[in-house]
Amino acid sequence: MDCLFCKIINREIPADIVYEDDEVLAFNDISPQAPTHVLIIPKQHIATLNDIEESQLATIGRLQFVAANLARERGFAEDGYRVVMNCNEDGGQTVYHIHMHLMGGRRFTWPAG
Ligand code: IU
Repeated sequence: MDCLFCKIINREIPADIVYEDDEVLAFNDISPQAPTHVLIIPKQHIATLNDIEESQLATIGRLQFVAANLARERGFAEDGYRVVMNCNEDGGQTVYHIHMHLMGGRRFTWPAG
């Protein structure tokens, strides 16, 4: 499959991996928008948020569980952080393998642009 994030999962292209288990992988974003900017992805290929199936709900919940654990480990869970999942063109999605952005270590504004 010609998917950048599947290639990272399969170690066909390098990434700065910060966490891995049977279901998910997390790595540093190549263009960080915050002191911590990690992408947390399911190992199963799911193109967009619209394609999640009921059998995959535990894995999707795991993305957030891993995000919170990373935030705790890095010491900004209490101060706060931002998680974002973009869907399709209007949502700003550029890589079509779902990913949760975990951004922390600075204060964010709202609403998002
Ligand atoms: P988006 O939500 O689909 O827009 O986010 C894609 C992210 O993937 C974006 O923050 C990129 O900087 C990031 N990324 C990456 O980490 N490594 C890559 O090789 C490519 C994009 I292409």
